[in-house]
Amino acid sequence: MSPAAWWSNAVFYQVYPRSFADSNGDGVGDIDGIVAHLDHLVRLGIDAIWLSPVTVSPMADHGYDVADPRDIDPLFGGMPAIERLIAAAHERNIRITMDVVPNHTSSQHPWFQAALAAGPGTEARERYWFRDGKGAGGELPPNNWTSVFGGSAWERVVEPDGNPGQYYLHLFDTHQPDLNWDNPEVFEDFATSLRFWLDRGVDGFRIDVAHGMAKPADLPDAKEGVKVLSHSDDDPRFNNPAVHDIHRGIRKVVDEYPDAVTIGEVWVLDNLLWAEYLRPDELHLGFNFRLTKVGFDAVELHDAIENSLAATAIYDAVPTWTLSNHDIDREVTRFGGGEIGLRRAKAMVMAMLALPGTVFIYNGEELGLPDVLDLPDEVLQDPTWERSGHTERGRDKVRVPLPWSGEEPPFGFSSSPDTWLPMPADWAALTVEKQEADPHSTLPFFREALQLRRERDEFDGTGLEWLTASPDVVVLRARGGLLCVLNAGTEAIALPAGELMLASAPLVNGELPPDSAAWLA
Ligand code: TEU
Repeated sequence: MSPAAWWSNAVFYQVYPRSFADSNGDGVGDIDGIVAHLDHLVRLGIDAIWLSPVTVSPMADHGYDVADPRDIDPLFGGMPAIERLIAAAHERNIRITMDVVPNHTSSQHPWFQAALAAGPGTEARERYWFRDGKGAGGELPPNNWTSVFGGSAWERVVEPDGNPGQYYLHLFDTHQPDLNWDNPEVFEDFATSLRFWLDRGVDGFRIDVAHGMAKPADLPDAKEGVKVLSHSDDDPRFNNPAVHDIHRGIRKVVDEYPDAVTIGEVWVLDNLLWAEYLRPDELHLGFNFRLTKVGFDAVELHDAIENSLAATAIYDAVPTWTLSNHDIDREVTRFGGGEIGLRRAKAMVMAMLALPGTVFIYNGEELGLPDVLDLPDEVLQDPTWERSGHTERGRDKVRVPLPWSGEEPPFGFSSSPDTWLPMPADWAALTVEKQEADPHSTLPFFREALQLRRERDEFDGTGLEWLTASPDVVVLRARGGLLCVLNAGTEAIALPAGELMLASAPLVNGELPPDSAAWLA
């Protein structure tokens, strides 16, 4: 690890492209919508964008099903749009990192179409996981694996002769067949894609399902009762040790471009196993999801931070922090919703921004957006809804378009009222425009917090020391002497001596009220 690397203390902002801003009035966000709102990100004070997938896709999983990894989908504006975004972002000192999806392709990818047409036993099928079924007529899937989105992870195909035949593996939707990384062509093509984007000025990659890719050769059954959209370490579908060679290969390619960064989505819970992804010749950064699992509780927060720091220390990697993303409930909702959820979310953000390392903010977090829990059934689009037999509503609730301005939907997100997910009328109070005019709202709070993090010496350095970690209160001293106090109790508390830089809620008689946090120098 190079301590001076640009990403080692950066603030990343995740743009979910469908939801950020729509420039052409089709109701779906696009790349030129991002270009048009870059100044929002400049004022917010971020260092880099993590752009969820914008490559060519039938959108079965909204871009995480890639049909051409080296072209931009027309829905998002095509190649000229990403060239405009890279140029416009770089002019503003904002880096662009792209999401890449190595575990699977779209079922519309030419490789998969060729595999279907070529039939059993052909080389074309060796790029994926085609297997004969079990049972006399092959009527049972090859093993008991389930899809992360629900149902079997195997889909039976109709062979070129018109009869039901082999099955293919899809850990996610049926439209996302898993690639066979034992086939060297798969790596070569992925390397070509990485260089393709790095040559066009992209600054790095977020690697989707970075703990996937490698599969155990014998495809053993999993334990029963694996839950939808969840992960455990005793799961043969993920974290096969052979994945690490794949990461070493990826790192060699990325190292041809000295400043480029890789950030892996690693849903592995055991610290030793998780840390292996961050060995010096593997990923630069790994998402650590522990902060997304804590309640508004001082002990849980303390333990999550300690745990994450311990995990990253194993190979001297840079810690990363994130409270939510496009797969995870927004923290305002997790912490109770409404006014109290927002208060707690702001306090947690201050705790996160106090920590040494790199942080990831999910678009809309800076506005204090909650989940939209009352989306009507008929608008739901996450494949999880169908695949779980309508028992899991899925992740659409965290992907509702951002409100920019005006008094009614679509709040400046689009010129069309027909947005891809409906926007709640009460988001009139949460628009960027409203919050810019209200110094006590969430957006100015975020801007100030990020500005302090960027400018004050107290945020230099990488240390962390616990002063208090009682059941209700966390007091930590981090980096260059920054004190962060978080009150998760029910009584106001006295603050330690020092210059108050920021509080997430007004002090009451000089004391820090419940559900809030403060930074002191
Ligand atoms: O997610 C991988 C993944 O395993 C998640 O679905 C996870 O199970 C869930 O978030 C746990 O809360 C990545 C992308 O982030 C997701 O959006 C894609 O749907 C998925 O890969 C398939 O590409």
